[in-house]
Amino acid sequence: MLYFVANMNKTAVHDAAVVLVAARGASRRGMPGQETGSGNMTILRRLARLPAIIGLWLLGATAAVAGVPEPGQMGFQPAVTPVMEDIIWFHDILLWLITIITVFVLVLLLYVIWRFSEKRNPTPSKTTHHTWIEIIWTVVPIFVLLSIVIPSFKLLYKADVVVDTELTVKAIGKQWYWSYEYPDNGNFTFDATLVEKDDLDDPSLYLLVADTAVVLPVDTKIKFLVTASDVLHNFAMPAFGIKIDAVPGRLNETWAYVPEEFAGQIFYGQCSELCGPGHAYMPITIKMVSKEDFAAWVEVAQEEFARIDAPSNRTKLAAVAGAADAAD
Ligand SMILES: [Cu+2]
Repeated sequence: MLYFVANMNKTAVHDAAVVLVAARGASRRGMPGQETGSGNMTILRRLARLPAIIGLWLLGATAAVAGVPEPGQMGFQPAVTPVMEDIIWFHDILLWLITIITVFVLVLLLYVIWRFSEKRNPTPSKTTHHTWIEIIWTVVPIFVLLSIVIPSFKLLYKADVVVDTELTVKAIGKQWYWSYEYPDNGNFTFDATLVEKDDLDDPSLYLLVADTAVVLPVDTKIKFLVTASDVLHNFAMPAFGIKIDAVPGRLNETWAYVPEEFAGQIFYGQCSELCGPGHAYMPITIKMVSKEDFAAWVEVAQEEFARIDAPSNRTKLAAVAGAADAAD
């Protein structure tokens, strides 16, 4: 738990910095993008998407940036979900507890060094057992551990057990971008890739902004299904208290509830499992909107994005081949 809490903010940023140095050159050659076509093809595809992208952005043109790391930041990003509030509370309690224990042990040690030095205590005591002291130094740590483990398990279960969610989003980690699916809203899917530094209004948001934001409604219990299609990734959204492995062939789930006051705000996260040379280039951008704006966005998104259950080319070819066989 402590590891989970302590690494919430740091790993992604640290990993990003490490990979950034190693892979900056590769980035310029277009490595983070998943497009495999020629340069012209990429431009055409981007142009084709432009009207829809503008439409989607108009819905949240006034969106404020909220969930973002600050330069020199020491603590967590401000909590947005109840789970993150509890994580911060638990972190603060633990910090007090370990500080008190460390100071107590240090004072005890310094006292022993001073009081029982050879000069002050030339003839040491021959005592080898003291029943009451042994009982105390066994029982007190048990209570200290219990006082940690009870809130720790409560918090783990709160973050882990998904109850009565109203909306499901599936996030699929891929080398090196995220795909999202909205099974409850028309079963559409889209990819979200890195926006290059030169294309950003605010360059400090580089490595955090994805070209397509995951739009979600406030005041709704949202279930996140998380998986990967190639290697291990990790879906992390610090302000939501979410950090969950994306494992190929396995479906992990977690949840988030964002109160109404956060409507119109944008939150950023990053892949937090070292997944390859493009690890730093797969940002997560979540835009929270009101329920009405979400319904409007869903209508646009259903038009713009592909349906998952639409027949694939392979299915169509099989159908054509089947029809040809029947004709023979
Ligand atoms: Cu990754």
